[in-house]
Amino acid sequence: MLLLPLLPVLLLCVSGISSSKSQTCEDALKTCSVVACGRDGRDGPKGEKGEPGQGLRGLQGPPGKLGPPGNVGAPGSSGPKGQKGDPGNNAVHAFSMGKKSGKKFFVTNYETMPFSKVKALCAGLRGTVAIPRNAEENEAIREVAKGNAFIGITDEVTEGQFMYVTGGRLTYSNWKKNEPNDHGSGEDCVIIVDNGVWNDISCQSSFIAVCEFPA
Ligand code: FUC
Ligand code: CA
Ligand code: CA
Repeated sequence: MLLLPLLPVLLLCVSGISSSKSQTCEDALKTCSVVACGRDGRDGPKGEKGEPGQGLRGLQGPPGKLGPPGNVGAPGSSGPKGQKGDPGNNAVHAFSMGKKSGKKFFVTNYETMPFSKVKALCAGLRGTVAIPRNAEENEAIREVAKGNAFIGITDEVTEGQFMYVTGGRLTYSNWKKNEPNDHGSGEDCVIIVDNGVWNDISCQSSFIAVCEFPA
């Protein structure tokens, strides 16, 4: 027969073909008594896409950068009331000058000036123009002034109606006889004279400045 030279290799394996996929034709020759060996066939069709893999998750990254500052908050509520302060030099001086607790303190430097200046001077000292509200205070002012001094009473708002510069109608007065008389071109301020009686006088005239400080 001339069949054998025409076929590359033809052997029949009759004693069972191995199922191992990695076994080559040459391997089969060793284990099988009859094997048919030919050329490799063409590549088969492409397989279906596989399931997604389950790769290892990466490590957590470093923390991000600091964010921008927030808006300014609303003001807080006010704190608790502080402790009472010390008396200060003014109180020490008033004490050294004989100020009694519960009593007003009257002060002068004997300087004379118009009434508007007296008001400004006393305000600058955190006080007010001296006002006698009773005989005792009237005497205290007279003793301090030792001369004609303005007191904090005027009828500048309504002629003939004397008021305290701090407000309110008079509750005590010590007018000299025939005063107030709004003499000449008018008199709307008041002075306490040597013996303690009062006279209405021009606010533009100059008299001793006396200030008072609280009791
Ligand atoms: C009396 C007073 C006036 C002024 C005049 C000189 O008339 O009432 O205020 O002092 O004297
Ligand atoms: Ca007057
Ligand atoms: Ca007068």
